[in-house]
Amino acid sequence: MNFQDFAQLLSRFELKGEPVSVTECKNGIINKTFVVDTTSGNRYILQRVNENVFKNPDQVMENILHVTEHLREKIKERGGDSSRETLTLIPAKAGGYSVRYNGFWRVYEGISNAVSHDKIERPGQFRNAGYAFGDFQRLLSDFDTSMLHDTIPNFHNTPMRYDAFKSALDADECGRAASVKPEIEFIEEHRWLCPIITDGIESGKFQQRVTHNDTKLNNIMMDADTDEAVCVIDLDTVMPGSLLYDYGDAIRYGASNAAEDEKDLSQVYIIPELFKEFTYGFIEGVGGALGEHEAKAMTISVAVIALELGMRFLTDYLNGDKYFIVQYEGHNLDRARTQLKLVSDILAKRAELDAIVESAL
Ligand code: GN1
Ligand code: MG
Repeated sequence: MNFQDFAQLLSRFELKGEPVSVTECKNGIINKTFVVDTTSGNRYILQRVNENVFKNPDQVMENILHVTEHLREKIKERGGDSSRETLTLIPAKAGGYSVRYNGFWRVYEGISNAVSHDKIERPGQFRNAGYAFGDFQRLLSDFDTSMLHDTIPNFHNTPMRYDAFKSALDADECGRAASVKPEIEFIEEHRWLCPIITDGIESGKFQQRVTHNDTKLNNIMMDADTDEAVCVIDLDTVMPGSLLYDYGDAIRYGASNAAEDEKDLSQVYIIPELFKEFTYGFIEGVGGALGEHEAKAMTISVAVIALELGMRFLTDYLNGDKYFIVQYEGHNLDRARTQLKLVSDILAKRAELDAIVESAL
């Protein structure tokens, strides 16, 4: 799309001012995201929702409207600035909050003086991130879950992710299975990790809560001057789930300083100091809501979620890269390898990491 197309599309939303620039942000691997600056000085975030992943984008929007409305009230109640601390959707001129224009588009208000980080530069940032994701769950603890659509059913159902991996392997649509034998073996050896969280939810050991489900570090906007976590973003996958999904996913991403597609696996490992920062922040953020069984499963949940994502990347590689956006052939395989490396690293450091959790309680 050229600038004229963007201007056309944006004219269908209630923006203040005219767009002067549209710049793509490349850190998501599902939706397309653009920063829009306008003549009024207001900044907006334009997104095209990936309809191959989110089959019913209207339901995604309904969830976001309900969740942000709830958060806005809570933030106001405690004297916070709800225009900065939660996302604000911009209305479309024709009604609703989305526009169809060669795809499904929505616009958010930009968050002033805030940035997102792909990796930790100062350990304190990760403590703030932990607090923010914990606090997010706390604020939603009295949210009526019956209002939520399952935007991606069984999103963090790890045993079903394993089944999907097996089907992709059996079908071997692109003839790639022969080249990933060590990865397949690794997954088989670690299959025991798959049911840990789902079994805990089913047996009632882990409480069902409203969870974010995509707690990458860059899904938090941080104050550009103070590193304070300002706003949790990317609410597309907010659904009922376990607190361990959010904890595990955040650590597997942020406690390793390597990129998710790092080719040099010797660079991919969990840094205990970062693990500690996030864990302390998160436990404080959830504000005492953590159950005993959940606390005991925190370290292992990181391995479960890393294995799950490793299987998802490998599944997509085997299926011919249809789900995640890839930049080159083998990109999903590189991503899968980093996640599997993290699984072994977490298991190797398990006692040390468990002791950190213990000290944080
Ligand atoms: C996807 O595109 P992004 O960063 O919001 C994915 C997450 C993965 C993540 C890995 C809906 O999230 O589950 O953990 O990539 N989101 C979806 O980078 O599948
Ligand atoms: Mg996302």
